[in-house]
Amino acid sequence: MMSLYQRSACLIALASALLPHPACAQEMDKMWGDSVVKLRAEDASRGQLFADGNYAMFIHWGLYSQLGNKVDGKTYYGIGEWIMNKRMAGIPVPEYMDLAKTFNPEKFDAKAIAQLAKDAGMKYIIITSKHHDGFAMFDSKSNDFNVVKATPYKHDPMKDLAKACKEVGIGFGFYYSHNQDWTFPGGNNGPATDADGKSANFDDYFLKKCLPQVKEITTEYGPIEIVWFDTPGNMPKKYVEELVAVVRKNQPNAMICGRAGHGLGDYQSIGDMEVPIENIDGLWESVDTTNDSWAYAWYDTNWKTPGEILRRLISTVARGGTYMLNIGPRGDGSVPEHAADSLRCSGEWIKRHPAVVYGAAPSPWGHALPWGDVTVRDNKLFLSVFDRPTDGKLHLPGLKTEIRSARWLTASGSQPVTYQRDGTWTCLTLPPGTLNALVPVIEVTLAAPPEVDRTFGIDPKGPTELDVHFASVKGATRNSKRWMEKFGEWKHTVEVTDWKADGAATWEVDVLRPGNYRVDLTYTGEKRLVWRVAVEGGQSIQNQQNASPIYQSFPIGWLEFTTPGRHRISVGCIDGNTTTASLKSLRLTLVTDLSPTSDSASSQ
Ligand code: JFZ
Repeated sequence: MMSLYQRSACLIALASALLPHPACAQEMDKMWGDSVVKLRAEDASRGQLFADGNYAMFIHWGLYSQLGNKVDGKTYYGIGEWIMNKRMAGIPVPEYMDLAKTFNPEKFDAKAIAQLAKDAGMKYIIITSKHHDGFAMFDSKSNDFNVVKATPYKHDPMKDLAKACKEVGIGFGFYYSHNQDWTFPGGNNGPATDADGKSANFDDYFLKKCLPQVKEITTEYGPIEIVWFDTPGNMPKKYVEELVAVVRKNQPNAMICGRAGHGLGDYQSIGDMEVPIENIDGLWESVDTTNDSWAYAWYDTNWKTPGEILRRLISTVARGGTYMLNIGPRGDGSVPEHAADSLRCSGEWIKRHPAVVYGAAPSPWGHALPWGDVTVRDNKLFLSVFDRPTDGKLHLPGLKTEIRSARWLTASGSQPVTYQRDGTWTCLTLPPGTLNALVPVIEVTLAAPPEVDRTFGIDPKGPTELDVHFASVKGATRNSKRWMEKFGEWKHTVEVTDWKADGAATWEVDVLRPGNYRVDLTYTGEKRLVWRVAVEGGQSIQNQQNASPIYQSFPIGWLEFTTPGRHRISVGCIDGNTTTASLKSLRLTLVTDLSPTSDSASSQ
């Protein structure tokens, strides 16, 4: 069943007549036919589904799925596939291995899962063939702790899934935990001795299990897209080289994930659950999940809505990457319905807007814009509007290239969008119908490939968030910070901390509307902190506010930009516990518009 929220999101999309008219869908296929056709799994060249497809399904499924984060009646919160780890339930190896005796995923429907990925607009599936727990979800001849030998199911679901993917025309590949193996003697974080009490080393694990199993997954399941190795830890390079050689020999067309280690992969897999804030060059991927855990967790209903999925997908593509979104089927093989509903609903949108995602180039701005994000194809910009300005006026800073036309892409074709140039800014007026669209897309056709001034524009409508990642910093320290919320749920940020008396984080900005802006700062720290925010050569404000150990935004006050155009704005922590103050971002929201042309002095 769909949640009310999801159902209403879908219904809104339907009600606004955005469902493709068959003839129009054909029109779109004609327009973008080339890339769509080339992206058929069977015709794709090495890495093409990754580089151009931009969207994939990840699946974490194994013995742990049976527990769903509950052991002996107790619930453990965190990533489900780590349940046997000491920091979760701490299940002893023999007890964990016994779970295989009751693993009988009779509701696993490979065809339905492949179809779900296809309907979601995903171009391939990567599934856990063996996670850190060491249980092989495939028919392994080299080790009996597997789904065929050790369970009442007695069947290889990976064979079914490989076949189903082929049938629906999407790619297929495997996750394989090559370094950690928690149940095989000698595997990293695994038992130190074998069944006879003899001590085991990494070679034992590598030669008896890892290497033969990687040979199996690369020979028994047809052509695969990717081998997704993970958590290389301190694994010596020679082992990784050997695995890479096996994959190259058996699957010359497969990509190898950068998490193989020692820089031996084909692409970079960035930190989990992260959409990077600035464009990244080269081939890379961001992995994310439909709720908060990778593997099924019974309590975890924090599902991403269709809108959230689209936002994260489009922003990842706009940063230059590929987005792989995970589902965690239950122990019986069934897929949680809310995850499937969200995927299908966002997939319907992607089907109407393939050019926004497939084969799309990153945003020339290099970062998100206050209301949404931009992907590019040749001379066309696709503006995906996540937060529609209430008056329908969309402001685009710094676009230098001449505009030929702009239109809102609807299912029945398009509607013209009017636009005006105002110095370095372009203002587009969105048609009223865009209010109801899940994510409206404005296609802007340019006279040439886009050229953009990347200076942060201060949006006259929505709030503009200036992250310290983009600031120039002196008299303070900038760090990357990473922490876990629930176990295994990583959060990341860039911070500026350890403020000296003259310390400052400074951004250059482009102001369209002179006026008073409300300033909010997002930070953590201890006790009370005094912040100063100043416009270079202009007004300076300061205020004391509280601090907490969780990033939180605090209002500082109103600050005036007296003229439009370029300004430099700085923040410093000038008193209180300044060494503990960790600043994440500054937010500016226009409160009184003092432009000579503005008809009302107050805008919000
Ligand atoms: C790993 C696994 O341990 C986890 O169970 C899951 O499979 C996930 C997709 O990958 O966890 C990691 C690995 C790398 C990072 C974070 C979690 N990282 O680099 O930020």
